[in-house]
Amino acid sequence: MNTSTLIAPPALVRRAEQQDTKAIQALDSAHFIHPFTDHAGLAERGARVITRAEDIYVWDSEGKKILDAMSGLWCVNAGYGRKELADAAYQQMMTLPFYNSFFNTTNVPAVQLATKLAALAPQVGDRTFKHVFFSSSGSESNDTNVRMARRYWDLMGQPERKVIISRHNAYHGSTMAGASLGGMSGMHAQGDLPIPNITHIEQPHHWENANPGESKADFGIRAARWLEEKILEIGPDKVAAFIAEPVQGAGGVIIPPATYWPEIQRIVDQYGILLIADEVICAFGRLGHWFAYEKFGIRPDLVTFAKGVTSGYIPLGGVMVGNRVAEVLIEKGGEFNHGYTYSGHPVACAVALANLELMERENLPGRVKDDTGPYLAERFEELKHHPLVGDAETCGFVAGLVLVKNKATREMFDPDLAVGMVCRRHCFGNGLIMRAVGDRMIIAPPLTMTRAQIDELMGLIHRCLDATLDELRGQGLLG
Ligand code: PXG
Repeated sequence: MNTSTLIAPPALVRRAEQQDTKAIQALDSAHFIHPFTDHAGLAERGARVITRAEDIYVWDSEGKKILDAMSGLWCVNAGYGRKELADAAYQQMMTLPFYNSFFNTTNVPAVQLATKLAALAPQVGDRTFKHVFFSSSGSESNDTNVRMARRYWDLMGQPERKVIISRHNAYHGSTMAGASLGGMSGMHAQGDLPIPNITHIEQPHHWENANPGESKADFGIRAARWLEEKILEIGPDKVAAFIAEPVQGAGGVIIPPATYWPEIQRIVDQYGILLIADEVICAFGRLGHWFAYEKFGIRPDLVTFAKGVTSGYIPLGGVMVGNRVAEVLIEKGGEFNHGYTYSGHPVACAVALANLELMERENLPGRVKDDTGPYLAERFEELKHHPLVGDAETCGFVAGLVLVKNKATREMFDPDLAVGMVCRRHCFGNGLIMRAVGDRMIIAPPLTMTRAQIDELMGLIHRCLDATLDELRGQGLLG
């Protein structure tokens, strides 16, 4: 194999479709450690090589066109192939590709982006968001949140407030603090996690966690009160913060009942603990608003963002710091000993600015809120008639459905059958990227998706569900 043709990145990108897929896969197996991957299994199958993308589609190295209903990984909100984002990166690289923002220094795109985000983040009640801390990812942002929340309580003269409460099946990243905040047992099992003073309550997942016959409204209140029970168990004067995704993403698009968030707000207010909204997935139009806290009417103190801020074109994350924390950090705090080389990276910030301008110009959050989001919801409702679908729901431009063995009794498949993976295989086979989380199939399409493209998506989903049904029937698994 001639590897020299594979090592120059631009050449690789341009010629990948003519490259021998097998050669790329062999080099991939030989050198590339992927995130969350069983490498022995991957080496046997060979990785799918994605070579280019346009609009809502990606192409693989075999020339196969695939509708990307996951926006890359919940991030390509503005869709692929947006020239203005590439231009913004190019121009900024030629002007100032990097400078740090330590040591009393700043740069223009970072200042402009912080100003823009402060303008986009709505005031809720007495919470304003006029300050931004920048990182390069959601994980780093949540590490920042842990440090900021504990620093806040130190400065408030309550250093014993250290515990951060999160939820089972939450995803908050892969760094030591991010993985600890997250509630993924598989992650905790590797690496002696969680780190001290992080604990979890159950998720507000009506399908899995409600009592038989319990209404969504009643369950929402009961689930929120698990937080109150946990605060009382630990002692309110030891609790620093509660962190949660407004809608759980990686956990399987878990949309809490409407009663959940108001009750959570009551509880955090009553015990004075900080509320951290992890909006890495939910912000920037994904749920039809610039920030999801607005949709749910909650008043967080810290808001994590990443992904959609640049539509994933370049890494950037951060924390919107609400007035309650910002005032204490700034007025009483002195130096906060925390920061990343790439905090306020000028190129990432320039791309984010171009992305937010594009999203504003095309009114992407508004389209999701008033037009395409409701249309997706309407079309998802139809899926409930499919023999395999036990439940289907959407919230803006995230959606999930659950595959069941028996609709009437809500009997699930044996997890060992990995029915979600069977469905996912049919999705790939039919040119659709849909994610499987256990037996839940989930999507988070680019916000540029039109009604006609939603129709195309729904046609593909039906086809994949039918193919899954046929396969399961063929194996006698449906009884
Ligand atoms: N918080 C939330 C809510 C996320 O969804 C992170 C933090 C971490 O962000 P970084 O940029 O550090 O990856 C995320 C990331 C999946 C999947 O399988 C989801 C994420 C990452 C990887 C896989 O759905 N979300």
